[in-house]
Amino acid sequence: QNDPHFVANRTTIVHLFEWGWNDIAKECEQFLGPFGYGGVQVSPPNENVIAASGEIQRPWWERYQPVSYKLETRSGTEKQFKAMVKKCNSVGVRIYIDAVINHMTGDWGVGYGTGGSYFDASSLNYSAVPYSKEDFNTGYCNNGNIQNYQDTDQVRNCKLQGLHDLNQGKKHVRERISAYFNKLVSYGVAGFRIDASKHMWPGDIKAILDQVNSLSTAHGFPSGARPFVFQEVIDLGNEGIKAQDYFGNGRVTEFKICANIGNIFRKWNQQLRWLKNWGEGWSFLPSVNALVFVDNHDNQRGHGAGGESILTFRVARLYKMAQAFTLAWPYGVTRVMSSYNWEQKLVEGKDKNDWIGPPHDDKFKILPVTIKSDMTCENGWICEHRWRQIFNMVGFRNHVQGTIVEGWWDNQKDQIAFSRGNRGFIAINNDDHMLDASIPTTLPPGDYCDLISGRIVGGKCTGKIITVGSDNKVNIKISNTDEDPMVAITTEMKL
Ligand code: LM2
Repeated sequence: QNDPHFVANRTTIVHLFEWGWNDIAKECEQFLGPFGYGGVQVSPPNENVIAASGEIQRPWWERYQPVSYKLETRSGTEKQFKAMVKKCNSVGVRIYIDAVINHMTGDWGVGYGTGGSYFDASSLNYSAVPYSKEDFNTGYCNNGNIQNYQDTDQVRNCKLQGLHDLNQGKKHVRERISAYFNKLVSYGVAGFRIDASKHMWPGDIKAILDQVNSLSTAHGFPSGARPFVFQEVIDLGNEGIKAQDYFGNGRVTEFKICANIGNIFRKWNQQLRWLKNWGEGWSFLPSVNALVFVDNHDNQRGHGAGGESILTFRVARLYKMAQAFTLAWPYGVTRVMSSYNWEQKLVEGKDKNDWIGPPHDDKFKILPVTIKSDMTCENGWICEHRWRQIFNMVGFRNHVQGTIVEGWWDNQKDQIAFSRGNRGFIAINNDDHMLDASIPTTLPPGDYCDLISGRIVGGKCTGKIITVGSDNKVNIKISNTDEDPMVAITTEMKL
C-alpha cells in the first residue's frame, strides 16, 4: 500500500538510524512534530544476534541478523518501543519499522540474542519464534550464497551474504511474520520498510501482508487504512528482477537516484540543468511508486548500491544542495537520512571501518542523543535532519505540496531555479561563478525570508530577505563561494 498515512501537510520520513526508542520519543515531541516531519523509519526492533568477532564488536549490521521477533534490542525494550510509538503518534509523527524477514542470522553456531533467546544457527533452530530447519530454503546453490543475479530463482532462494534464508512460501513462516507485524500494528506502527525484498517472492510478501490487520482508528488512522509498505529493491536496470514486480505490495526504494544525484552535484560529466526532467524523465520509477533519498544507511558507507559519487554528511555543502533540490522537487515520498559519525579507515577506496556501530559506552549501550543550544546534536550523532537547510526544506515541501513546477530557469549549466505554483521558489548555484539574474516567478510580489539562510524567530527573519517585484521577477544574487549557494522562499515565510 503506497500511502504513508502522514497527518495533513506532512510529506517526509526521517531515518533515525540506530537511535534508542526513548530518544526517538523525545525527538518526536521536541523536534519532529513541531518542525513538520511526517514519520520516522526506525532500526529493526526485533531481537538480533550479538555480533562480536575479533576487531568487529557490535556492528550496526548485527541488527540485520534476526534471532526472534521479540522486541528487545540495543534500541530498547518492548515497553519503551510501545511508549515511543504512542508518543510519536500523539504529535502527528508516524513510525515505520525496518522489517528483516528475508532471513535469520548467519553462521554464528550456538548463541543468545539481544533478548536472551537461545538459537543454534548450524541446525537452524531459532527456538523463540520458533523456526526450525523445515522453515528455511536449503539445498539451493549448494547451500551457499547467490552466485548469479540474473537468475531470479537464485536471488530469492539462495543465501544473501551467508544469511539463513527463510522460506516465506511456508504457512508457518507467513504466520510468524504476520503475527509479528500485527503486534506492531496493535502498538500503532504505521508501516514497514521491507528489508531485502528483492530476495523474496513478491507473492510471498503479499501473502504475509494480506494477513496483517488494518491500522486502528484508536491510533489516529482513517478507518480501514492499510499499513504503508516500502520495499527495499535495488534495481539499477541490469538484473532479472524489476522494481515493478513489487508495485502490487507498496512503494519501492528508487536507488537510481543516489548515484545520479551524486554525479550531478559533483559535476562528474553532469550538469544541474539536466535536473529539469528529474523523475520519470530519467526513467526512474513512477512517482506514486517511489521512495526517494539522497543516501541511505548502506550506501553512505559503501554497502548496498553504493559507489564513489554517493553524497553524505561528509560532503555537507553538496549534500545540503542535493537534499534541497530533492525536497523541492515533486517526485516520490522523500526520506531524509540521519546518521551517526564514525572514523573512516580508507584502504584503497574501501572503508575498513564500515561496520562500526552507533556511539556507545564501554558496555556497548547506545549513547543518548544530546542536543546543543543551536539545535544540532552531539555525542557522535550527526542529525542531518536538524540542519536548518534540511528541516526548512522539509517545511518547504510540506507547504508546496500539490503544486507543480513552473518557470524552470537555468543558465545552460549549473545554475537552476524554479517555482512551485504560487507557493514556493528555489534557486541553486553550483556553477563556478556568481548567479546574478532577474528570474520570473509565479510567487506573488513582496518580501520573503530565505529559509536556507535563516528562519523567522519572534516575527523577524534571521536570514536573507528576498524580494519578488511587481513585475513578478525576483532578483537573485548567489555567490558560488557562499557556504550554502542557494535560496528558497515560500508564502509561509512571506514578511
Ligand atoms: C539489506 N537490504 O536488503 C540491508 O539494507 C543491509 O544493511 C543488510 O546487510 C542486508 N540487506 C541484509 O539484511 C547488512 C550489511 C552486511 C551484513 C548483513 C548482515 O550490509 O555487511 O553482513 O547486514 O548482518 C555481515 C557481514 C558478512 C557476513 C554476514 C553474515 O558483513 O560478511 O557474511 O554478516 O554473518 C558471511
